[in-house]
Amino acid sequence: MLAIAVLALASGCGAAGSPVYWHEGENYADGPAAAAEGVSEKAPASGGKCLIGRALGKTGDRVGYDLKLPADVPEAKLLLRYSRHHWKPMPPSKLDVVLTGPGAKRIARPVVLGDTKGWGSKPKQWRLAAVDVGTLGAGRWRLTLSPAVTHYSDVCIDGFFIAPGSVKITGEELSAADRIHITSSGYVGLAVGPPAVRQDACKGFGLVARGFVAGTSTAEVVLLDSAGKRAAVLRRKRRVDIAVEAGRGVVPAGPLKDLPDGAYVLRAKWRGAGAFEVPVALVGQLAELKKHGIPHELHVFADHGHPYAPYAEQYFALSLDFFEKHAPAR
Ligand SMILES: [Ca+2]
Repeated sequence: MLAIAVLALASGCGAAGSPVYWHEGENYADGPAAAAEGVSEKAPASGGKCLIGRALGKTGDRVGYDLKLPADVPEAKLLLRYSRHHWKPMPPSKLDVVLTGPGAKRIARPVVLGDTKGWGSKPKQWRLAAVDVGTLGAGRWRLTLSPAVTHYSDVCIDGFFIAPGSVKITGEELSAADRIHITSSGYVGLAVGPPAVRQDACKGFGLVARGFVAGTSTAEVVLLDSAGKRAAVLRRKRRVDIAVEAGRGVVPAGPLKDLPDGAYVLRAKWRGAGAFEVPVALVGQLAELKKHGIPHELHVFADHGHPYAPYAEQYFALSLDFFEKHAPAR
């Protein structure tokens, strides 16, 4: 049974008692008028979406967010979760960050956002950049981001936290999940790892969770076949206690052991966060064939309608080394 111990409740207050505020980057109040111009779909981003990179590409671009802080945030940090790809040697993106709020208060800070090696299609291509903005009072704020350089400042924004200095959140803990749902109360996610899975050797998959206030949820993990039917139940819907520190529980992969190779979808459903779905390929039987030195026969199988035929073209195209690189025993 998955168990993430409940730790002491964090001090402070905020949304639902949380000291932390989260806002999705794709939910802007001022920016590209058409969603197609302002929003990009990225599976590892919170909500599966982000602010599209080109919305902050050049001088004159601007994106604004309306925030409502339910309580003061002492010694606040703005933590931007961003991705950016340098396709050639190039300087980093520079943005002007401006917060305007109660009492006509105005806070302006620069932020430099470097290369994350991609536009966010993989979890590790997302990082957090921290900007000290000082204590922010409760109330309505407008956060405006605008490029401080003339061009090539494109940067995808998954979302941002406003967190008191006492609360530590890292980009690494968020990137541990292949799929994630972040809110002001915390986050939940699913960690799968390499998409090719040896069902005879896989130790399991990860459920990741953290509450900025301790809480509970429920999680269910199943494997769907190519027709969308349940091929295996890895974890029945059960309660999860969520701690105020990053936690990870392992869902054993034992129920996959006797399934045939093929294309599947691993689906985790957290209460309140919808369903996360990650395509996986079970390759244990094919990997066994490799071990016995006969995978080259698959070309022959394909010609004769052998059950492995559908996999032959796909896997041979990737070379036999694919299995060592992407499907280690785990
Ligand atoms: Ca997002």
